[in-house]
Parts: sequence; C-alpha cells; structure tokens
Amino acid sequence: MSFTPRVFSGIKPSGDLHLGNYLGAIRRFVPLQDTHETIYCVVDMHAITVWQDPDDLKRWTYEIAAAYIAAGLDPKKSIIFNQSQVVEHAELSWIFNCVARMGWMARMTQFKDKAGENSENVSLGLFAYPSLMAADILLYKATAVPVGEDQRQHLELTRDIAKKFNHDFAKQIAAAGFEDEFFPITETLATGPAMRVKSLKDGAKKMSKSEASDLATIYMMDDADLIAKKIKRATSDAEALPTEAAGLAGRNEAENLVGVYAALANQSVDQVLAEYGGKGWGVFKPALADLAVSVLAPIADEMKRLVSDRGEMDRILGDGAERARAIAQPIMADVRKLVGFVR
Ligand code: AQP
Repeated sequence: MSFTPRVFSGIKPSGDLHLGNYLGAIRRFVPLQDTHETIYCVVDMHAITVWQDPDDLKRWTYEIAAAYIAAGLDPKKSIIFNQSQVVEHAELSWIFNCVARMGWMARMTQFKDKAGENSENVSLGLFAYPSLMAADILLYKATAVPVGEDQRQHLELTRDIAKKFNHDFAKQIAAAGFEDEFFPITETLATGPAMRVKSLKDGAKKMSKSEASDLATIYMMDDADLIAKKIKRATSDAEALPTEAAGLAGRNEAENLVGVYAALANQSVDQVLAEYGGKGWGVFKPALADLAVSVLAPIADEMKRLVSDRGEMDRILGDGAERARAIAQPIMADVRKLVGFVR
C-alpha cells in the first residue's frame, strides 16, 4: 500500500532545550519540510509523565515552538502545534494500550533509566509513554520520524504496534476496502554525526534536559560567554586529536566533541580531523566554542523575540492544531469503525 510521504516528530516541554535536541532533532526537521508533508509537535502530554510545574510547562511549550521556527521551520509549510490541542492523540493511545503487550513496554531501556530503583512509584503514564508516542506518529500515518539515537527503540515499538494492529484487525481492514496495511511501518531517520550528543561532563551519558549539573549541558538560550565556559571546562583527555575517525575509538569525550563540531559545521568527522588532527584541546575547544556561538546565538535571539509575542505564538499553535486535526480526525474515524465502536 502506498502512503503519503509524511514526517512527524516531537519534543517534550520538560526542561530547557539543549544542543542534543537541536542537533539530534530540530536541525534535521528543517530540510524535510521541502520534501515531505511535515508535522512537528510539542508533546506536552508526554512531559507530564513526570511532574511538571504548570507554569514551567507553558513556558517550555512556547519555547520549543519558538525554537522550531527560529531554527528555520516555516509554520505555513510545516504543521506546528502542541499535542494536547488534538485530543485524538489520547484516544488512539488508549487503543494502542490495548494492542501493545506489557512485556514490550517492560523492555524499554528509557523507562528503566528514568524509573531507576523507583519503578513501583513512577506514573503509569511513564510506563505507557511509548504507546502514546506510537499514537502521535500513527494518528497521521507518518511514514518517517527524524529522532536522535535514544528514540530508536521506541520507534521499533511503534512498528510493532502498527504490525499488530494491522494483523489483529486484518479482516475488518480488508472488508473496509483498505489494502493489506492500515498503518504504515514507519521509518526511523537517525543517521549522521551527533545523533547522540553526550554530557560535557561524562562521555558515557547523553546530554539531557534533566541533567543535574548545569555545566554538562549547553542550553539553546545560553549566552556566548556561558557556552565558551562550558566547552572550555568540558571533560576531555590528555592526548592530541587523531588524524582519522578510527583514532577516536575508546575516547568517548573526544569523539563527542568532534562529532558536535562536525554536525555544527556540516562537515564529516574526517573533514574535521583533517583540519584539527595532531592539534591539542587548547586549539580545538576555542574553535568549537566560536562555532557553537555562531550557530546558536542567532537562534536564541529569534527564540526570545518569538516567545515575547504570546498572541502570535497562540495563533501559530492554534492554526497548526486545526490543520493537524484535519488529518487526524478522518484516520481516527476509520480506527473507531475498525475496532467496532458504535457512534
Ligand atoms: N543528547 C541527545 N543527542 C541527540 N538527540 C537528542 N535528543 C534528546 N537528547 C539528545 C532528541 O531530541 C528529541 C526530543 O527529545 P525529548 O525531549 O522528547 O525526549 P528526550 O530524548 O528524553 O530528551 P531529554 O533532553 O533527555 O529530556 P528529559 O531529560 O526530560 O528526558 C528526540 O528526537 C531525541 O532523540
């Protein structure tokens, strides 16, 4: 069956946006709006799977929508909205809760990481998170999802849910005149450098909104001095940079910083090492700081301008939600019929 090439992705308003969100997700959203129908969501319902202060939730929702636009998304081309404005996300997620298996969810490494020792005491929503994510994507029959490396396992689960739904309701799908598949088997777009940006303080951990140490994370709204300070103090090692990518093996922190440089400069890791191989951190870190500031500062300035105009942001999110509903509602109507709900 052929599906309209359609991209969906989202970011949750659970903290200040950081360089990992930018390189792993937002930056890669932009070129897709010229080749696909694109839907970019601020997934506020995901954010509340852990406690969020309601004022912070609102502020971060506006900030993420502003970052999308400041990074180059055009709200006329891309649909930009916040998830809770389209109630069908919740409805489809409930149906998927009844399709997905407990064992599938229990295997999710992100749940294990976030729940830690405390798994009896976290919200039921945190456990069911991947089912809501599958609903976000399949509500629009999205064929591709750009995400960072950490989301790969959740995308595999989305495909498992789509396959099981297509299989469980195969008779009804055929009777309704659909070809063999109702939901597409969505592709994960997660290739290139900096798909997993690491903490500046620990090359084994990913950079994250919920990191305790402020120096470990470069935030989109950091000013130039702070970015330079964080990069200068980033953990590195005693050796000079290698001349080829293979020389980064086993050097987590070096691999991370070179990968970030490559992504920010739109170069390959080998190109970066052709320039900096043999040089020390005293040369590389200031160059990386200058590059990071030159890319991030204009985005931060535009984000600040946009968030100060709440009226305009509400208009953009409201318009996006209306366009999202226009795609989602007919698909949801089909799902209800397939499942056997009477209306
Ligand atoms: N460190 C990262 N490197 C590359 N990509 C990343 N992403 C997140 N961190 C990195 C990508 O950003 C998108 C949005 O992520 P999210 O906010 O919805 O969830 P997350 O992955 O759980 O992000 P955080 O920052 O770690 O948030 P908290 O700490 O609140 O859980 C996704 O495409 C993700 O891959």
